[in-house]
Amino acid sequence: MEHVNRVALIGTGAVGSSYAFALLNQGVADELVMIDLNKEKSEGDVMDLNHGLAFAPFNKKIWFGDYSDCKQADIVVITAGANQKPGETRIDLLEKNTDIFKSIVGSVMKSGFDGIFIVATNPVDLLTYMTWKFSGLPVHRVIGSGTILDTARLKYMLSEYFSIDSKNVHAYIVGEHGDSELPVWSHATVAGKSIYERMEDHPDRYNEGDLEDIFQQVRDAAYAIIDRKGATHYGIAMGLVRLTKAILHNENSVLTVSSYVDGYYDVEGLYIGVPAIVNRKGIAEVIELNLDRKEKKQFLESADVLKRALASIQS
Ligand code: 6V0
Repeated sequence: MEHVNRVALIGTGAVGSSYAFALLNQGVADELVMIDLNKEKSEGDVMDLNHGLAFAPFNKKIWFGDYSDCKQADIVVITAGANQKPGETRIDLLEKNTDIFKSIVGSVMKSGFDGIFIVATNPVDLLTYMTWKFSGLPVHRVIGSGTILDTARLKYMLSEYFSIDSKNVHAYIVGEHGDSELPVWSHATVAGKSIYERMEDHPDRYNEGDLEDIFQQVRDAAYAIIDRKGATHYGIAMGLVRLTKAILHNENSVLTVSSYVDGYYDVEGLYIGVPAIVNRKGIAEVIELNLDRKEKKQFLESADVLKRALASIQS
């Protein structure tokens, strides 16, 4: 009998329900079980999504469930917990969400779950670490959304700037998904050329100083959106579906996700956003980029921010 892919989604708020909608529209998994403390809202979402099934690429089973449904899940996606209020940083959410995660991850593991965790709740790098600790699963089966969205934002903005399809723009944001993240300009390519070479092709149009503005817009994008509409959810939801697909379809795709690194540029025992090969087993390999001097320094500073936050919660 063919394997039935099941995704269990914990947290069906703005991010979770957008993820469910995107998953359904892209026809990625066979079964989706939705779990949330807010039963009414979640049940409403399930009804609404089921009514759209006739328009989806293929029929799926969607239901409101409980933790026992995680036992047969291939992937558990966690988007539950508090989100940023205007003026709050992602790290401000750490204490609240660690308590929530202790109970959620404990309940998932009690079901007998033996699959892959995807974590999106902020501060995502630290909560991915907590999920790994609380679950006892091997590091490669616990993945955080990391800088997947930041990288997508960067690609979008570079594509607009250069008027080149984002599929032909390759650039990474690495580090903390948060204020200390950094762009890896030394490895960025546009239309197969290094970003700097492409700029030299048209010095009248392009200016290196613009790159800093582009990066700042990427880094501060969540604040800009939260100021306008109170939450960000569509972009991350689509990024989470991309990650789910890379796992379920065994794609070996390179995505900037929060991965466990131990010895990567002297960073030890931390989850942080880096490019990694993702397939049916989870994280197959973390790609160690040959960062230039400035990037390496920034990466270590970003890792330090995470280390300090982790130490504060563990003390
Ligand atoms: P939301 O709309 O408030 O939804 C959170 C949901 O979690 C609600 O439905 C709650 O009922 C539910 N919940 C809370 N506690 C529990 C629990 N113990 N068990 C089950 N369900 C629970 O928040 P939103 O969806 O906007 O954000 C969710 C998280 O995603 C936040 O931490 C955001 O900061 C984070 N984001 C992460 C992004 C990323 O790039 N990784 C991007 C955007 C948001």
